[in-house]
Amino acid sequence: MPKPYLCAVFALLSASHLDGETGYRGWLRYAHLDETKARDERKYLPTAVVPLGGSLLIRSAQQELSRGLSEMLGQTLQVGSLVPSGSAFVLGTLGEFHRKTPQFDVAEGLLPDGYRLKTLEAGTKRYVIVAGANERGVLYGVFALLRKVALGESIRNLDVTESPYAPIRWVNQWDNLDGSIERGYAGRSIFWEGHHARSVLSRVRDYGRLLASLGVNGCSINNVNADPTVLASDFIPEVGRIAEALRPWGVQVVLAVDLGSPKVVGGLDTFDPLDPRVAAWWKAKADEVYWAVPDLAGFVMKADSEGRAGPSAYGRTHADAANVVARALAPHGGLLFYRAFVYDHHLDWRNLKNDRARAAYENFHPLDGRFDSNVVVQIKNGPIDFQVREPASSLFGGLERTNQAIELEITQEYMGQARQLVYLVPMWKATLDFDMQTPRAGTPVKALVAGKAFDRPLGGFVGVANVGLDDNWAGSQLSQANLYGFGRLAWNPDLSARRIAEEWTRLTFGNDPKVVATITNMLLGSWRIYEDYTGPLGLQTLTDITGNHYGPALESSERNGWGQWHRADARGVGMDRSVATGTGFTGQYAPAVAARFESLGICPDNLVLFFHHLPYTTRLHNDETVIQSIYDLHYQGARRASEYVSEWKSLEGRVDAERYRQVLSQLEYQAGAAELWRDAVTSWFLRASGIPDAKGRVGRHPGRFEAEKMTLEG
Ligand code: GCW
Repeated sequence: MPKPYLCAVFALLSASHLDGETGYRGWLRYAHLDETKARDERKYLPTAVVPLGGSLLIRSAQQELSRGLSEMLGQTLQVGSLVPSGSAFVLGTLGEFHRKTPQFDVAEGLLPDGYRLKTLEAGTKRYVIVAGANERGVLYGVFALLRKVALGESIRNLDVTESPYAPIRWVNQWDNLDGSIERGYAGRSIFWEGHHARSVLSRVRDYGRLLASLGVNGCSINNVNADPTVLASDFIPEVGRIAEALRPWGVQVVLAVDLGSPKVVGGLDTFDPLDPRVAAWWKAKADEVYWAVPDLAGFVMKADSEGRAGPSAYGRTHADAANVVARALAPHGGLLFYRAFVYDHHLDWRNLKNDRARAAYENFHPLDGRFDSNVVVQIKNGPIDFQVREPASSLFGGLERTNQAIELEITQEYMGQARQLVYLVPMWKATLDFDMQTPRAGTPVKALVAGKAFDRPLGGFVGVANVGLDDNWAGSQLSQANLYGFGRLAWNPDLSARRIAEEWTRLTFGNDPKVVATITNMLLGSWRIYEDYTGPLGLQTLTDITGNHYGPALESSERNGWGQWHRADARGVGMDRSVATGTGFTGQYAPAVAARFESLGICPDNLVLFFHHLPYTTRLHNDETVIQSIYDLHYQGARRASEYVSEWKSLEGRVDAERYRQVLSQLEYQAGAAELWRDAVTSWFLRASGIPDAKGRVGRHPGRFEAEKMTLEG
């Protein structure tokens, strides 16, 4: 048989056994490894597993290990209870190891949730130790070990010690109790339907497993635009059911609560945080919730924001509001996450000094030090609202004596809504690695949010996930990379975007080098491409900000109180946020950072219109004018988006048919959507500025026909 033919048959066979993949298993596919490799690996692996202790989490860890090794390597594990009798995987907490097997030298010095993987040889026996700082650490250790197997790495000789970068690694779901999801693009809620917890919660259990595999340890299960009835006495048992489904995976439930609850649910005539009756109500309510869910992680609260009830109703501060709830949670070890997304959405747009970007810092910096120790201020990555490019929020540098966490948006609200490929890890890393120079140079955002810079014990990462009932959880196959990426970064923000993309691709689509290289590169370029065709130079996503946040709508942000202005007119474009002549926002940063944004000469091009209002003819660092850059970047972005299609097509036969087809049709759609964006934005700026495109493209659409001018025949 000629060789190419053989290869084709092989490709067909190997792709066909993957047929029918829906994406449901995500990065935990546990696809069987190449048999030669599997056989090789099996030779060195124990055939028994000994869990030390029989708790829920240790059982999950043991079952996961058995499942993973059986599916990937064909290795069946016998569950034993006696350790030194023969070779074995031994799973347990450090405490259990010390008590039961003092002969094993397991590591000290792990942080909570950390783990140690170590192969020990004793004569002909081999022990593979999975030791956790706590039970969750054991589970995480098992997932880490299985990840290695799936990535094609050998686990014959393990010696790995890992601790999480920060204690808080949570996801928020914006799920409404009726089963819809605010800014969710993957179908209906896996938690709720018709104001009840779903009768079947297997999806919740499976979600817990996906989260645990990344080290995510908390999940808020209802929208931050919180329905107060979540705290009604007859509703609380429903929360308990969901907590039960997540518990085997070490994922603690968080509830989003409304500050107005004492009035709406409790029947008081006030929700004034300083009223003793209100404090007593919160205390009794917290006791009641903890009775039903003893391991609840805490509450998250959105107050005085976009129409939510807030402390301003009584002339109280955010600290007053946060503390009254936090004090009710404290006896139970619960945390109160208070969102810093507070701004006036009725700003006077005529006043050039008004600036929504200043709001978080102005609201929270003066309260620094006045929040209780179990309060965490939850801060969006940028000062506006999850736009395609924003500077790091100035508030990260403005809280020295207050716990903080960063809020990242995994659901692609402004970022193509699961219909367009945008891998967000590079964007998140740009913020996490940004040096706030507070309290000193060399202080990246990640250190501030993890509490390292000011030596605070609490802090970390919150991702708005919004997975739904769709088979692939995320609304599209490639969007799953963002959930994976969030979890991996929350565990270790020092991982590179490439490493995470590669891992995800291998785990999700297999280890074929061509598949890995192609998808990784598509992922890595995608943020910049999307930025180029939707809103480059710091313009933000030029989308319909008062509607669905999808598609171009340049005027929707202007002449209203929402404050997402780009202020484009006939002469120029951009927001002047300088101290010298603008809104003064730059002054909220440490002096060295402020100087960089303030001065046009050194302000980076990709944020220049976020910080400066410039005539269209101003030349940027790339030596192009502002207007020509706008044109060029949109054309460049749309062209590169159209190239995804051929890149993906090069993987035909290497990716299972179902996912191949789904992704292809998404990318074909995106190519068209990018062109539409390009033409809408560039034509708008041509009209506004009256300056033609030096390359003669803008405003001409060869090959395009007005549907209205066409006639239907036949
Ligand atoms: O980005 C905006 C969203 C709202 C969201 C809000 C917030 C939950 O458009 O849908 O509300 O942010 O973060 O509170």
